[in-house]
Amino acid sequence: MNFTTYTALNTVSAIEYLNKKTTFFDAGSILTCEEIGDGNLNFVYRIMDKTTRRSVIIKQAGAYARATPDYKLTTDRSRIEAEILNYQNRLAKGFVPEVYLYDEVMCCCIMEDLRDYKILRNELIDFHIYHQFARQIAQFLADTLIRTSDLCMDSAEKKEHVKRFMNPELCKISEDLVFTDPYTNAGGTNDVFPPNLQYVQEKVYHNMPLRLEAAKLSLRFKNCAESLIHGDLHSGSIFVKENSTKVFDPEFAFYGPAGYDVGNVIGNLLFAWTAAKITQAEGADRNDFLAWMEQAIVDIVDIFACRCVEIIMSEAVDPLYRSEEFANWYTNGILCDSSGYAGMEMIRRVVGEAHVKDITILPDPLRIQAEQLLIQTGERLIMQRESMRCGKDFIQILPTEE
Ligand code: SR1
Ligand code: MG
Repeated sequence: MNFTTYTALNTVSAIEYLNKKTTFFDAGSILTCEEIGDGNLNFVYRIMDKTTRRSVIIKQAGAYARATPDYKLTTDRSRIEAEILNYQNRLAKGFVPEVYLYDEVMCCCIMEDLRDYKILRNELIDFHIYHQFARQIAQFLADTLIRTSDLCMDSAEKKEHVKRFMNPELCKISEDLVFTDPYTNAGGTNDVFPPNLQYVQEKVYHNMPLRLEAAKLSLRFKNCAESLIHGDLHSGSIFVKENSTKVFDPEFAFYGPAGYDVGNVIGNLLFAWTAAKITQAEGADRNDFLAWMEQAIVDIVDIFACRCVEIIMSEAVDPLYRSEEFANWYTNGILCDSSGYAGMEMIRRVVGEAHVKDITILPDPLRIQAEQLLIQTGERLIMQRESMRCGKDFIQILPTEE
């Protein structure tokens, strides 16, 4: 095969493709290939040299979502992903996998295999603690979000970026799945756990004050071209090991509100927090985990805020922005958005069609309880977002009862 037109790869052709396009492996190496993708959209091949155990990843975008074949999707998301990983590697060195090659025709990237890392979601499900995580993710968030905003970019270049990273199809998925559908069931795609149907109807579908705030946050998601955001920064898009954190899978990236990424991180930590909270009686490991998780949320918010102010004070292009009052005001706005978007993420993963396994693996009575707790917490984060000033504020609104 020449791979001069788009061809969906498989575990055999992926090896042939890699050898045709790169010299990553020496000629004659004995290679194995497995498909390891577990996300909703793409196919991910790991190719490994049987002798040296060096390995590499090929990630290929298909024209349809992997998990939901009725979603037709642009394969341009592969370009967006490759460009953003390269860009983020400059803005926040070492926090994303390295891209070796992007192939426009095959709609795929050949990239670094981070197989010594683990997916954060799976680690949190097992109540594992990562002491460096909060500091590292806070740094990644501040470095990528503030440095791609109007505060730190040349005015014309920023507008050029807004155009270049338009991502209408992937944005539309979030606009429906995160914002509209969970409150209206407009697309008929919601997937409510049957025992919670009545609860969802009362607390979400018929909750007019909540729907109003959801509408405001939805419009802000569409209208506020503030920073180049990852756009889907859940705990399945983060790799961890003891001293290192890497963020991957930025195919939903576009210019949107900075607080969307911060909120997604916090919301996803709160899935794990909720699962630990309602199973607290089942093991002492839950107590340590809950204490770490609460401190991690406080640290993420506070370290993020502090670094945002630092970057604005030292890197803002316009001297008018280089004041502490302005930097604090600006950062505080991101914290309010973060709270709102954390709440939106929590509610949509319960009500909408894309669930998280932190919650779906729970036995039925615990899942019922966990989902209700997530809706209550999500609602508070949304409704009280304007009063968020620091990390502690995010913890103080968490429910205290089991
Ligand atoms: C059809 S895609 C469903 C979800 O998976 C992605 O990772 C996004 O979170 C999206 O909402
Ligand atoms: Mg993804």
